[in-house]
Amino acid sequence: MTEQIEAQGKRSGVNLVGLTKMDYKGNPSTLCQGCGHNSISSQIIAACFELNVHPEEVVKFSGIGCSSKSAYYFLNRSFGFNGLHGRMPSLATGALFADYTLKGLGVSGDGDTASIGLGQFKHLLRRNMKLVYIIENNGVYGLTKGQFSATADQGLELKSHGVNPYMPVDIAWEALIGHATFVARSFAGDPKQVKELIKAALNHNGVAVLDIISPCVTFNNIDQATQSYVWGKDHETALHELSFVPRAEEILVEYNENEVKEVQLHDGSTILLKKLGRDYDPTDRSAAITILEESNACQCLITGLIYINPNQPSMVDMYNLTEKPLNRLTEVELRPKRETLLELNNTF
Ligand SMILES: Cc1ncc(C[n+]2csc(CCOP(=O)(O)OP(=O)(O)O)c2C)c(N)n1
Ligand code: SF4
Ligand SMILES: [Mg+2]
Repeated sequence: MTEQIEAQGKRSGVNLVGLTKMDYKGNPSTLCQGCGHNSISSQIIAACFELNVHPEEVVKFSGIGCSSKSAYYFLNRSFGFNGLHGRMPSLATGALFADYTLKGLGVSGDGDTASIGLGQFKHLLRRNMKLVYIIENNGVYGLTKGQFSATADQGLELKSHGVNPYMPVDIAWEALIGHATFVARSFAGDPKQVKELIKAALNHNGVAVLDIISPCVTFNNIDQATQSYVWGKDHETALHELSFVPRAEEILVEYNENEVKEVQLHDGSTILLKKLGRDYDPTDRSAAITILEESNACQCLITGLIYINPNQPSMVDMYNLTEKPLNRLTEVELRPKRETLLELNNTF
């Protein structure tokens, strides 16, 4: 029956919750044409549409930057908070603690996360708040005219800013070392991989960090920059071909089962990872550390699901929260009972 409804939906361009792709769009983008951030917004729209997510069940977060502006360009019907520069993690932690029934989706930049926001980012990871955290990584502060960010390549020379003398921060590495339970790297020029990773991240019960190389065509798209389109296209090495299968759907594997690794998520949905040349296990933390080392040493852009731990409790699971989210409790429900107050008073 579900299959029939789905087939009918596909023909009419409507998904299982009766919405069209238009219902997931945002305002028209004011970013530069060709900016990687626009392509990521399109994949967020496609992922939410295909997952049959109600936009009203999503809350968007962002900080400051061209990347953070992109939260206006998708999911107009969702809730949204635009925070101070680098402060998205604390904003998201508070909001999602108040209403854990919403799906949290954050977009940030390399400046917003790895420069001013690095401290906040690290504390979000150790709390394992259930949030999809996308870093649109272009190596520069696009919004303020292209200064080097903390992820810029050492030795990179840009016309208006000279040579960057400092070592870069590797966001995926920081996430892994900081105990993130889902770490992925992708490239805005690989939309299929970006979309499947976003779908998997939206179903992960914890913090899901997606470090997506997203070229700034105006300030940092020179061929030698590791955050440019040319470099990404020439150096991308995908770890696996990745597909996300929601809980209710049957897994139809087209390829030899020996070549596929399945990772089961908390809610019963599955990530299927088809081997591409190497036998990589993203549930092995030391393998993840090694692959990031290798990626830096060989100067290649290794993409895919680098690490996942579906078993670590999220921040919400660690507290004895009310069944009804805190922000929906009425005054009457919040007020302690007379007997409880008396009992408390008697302890003084
Ligand atoms: C406290 C504070 N410091 C500095 C700024 C100026 N500023 C605005 S955006 C930005 C950097 C944004 O870079 P990034 O997060 O990489 O986003 P991009 O524009 O590259 O997408 C800076 C430094 C600010 N808005 N607030
Ligand atoms: S300045 Fe760079 S990051 Fe900002 S919109 Fe333009 S291309 Fe994108
Ligand atoms: Mg940037």
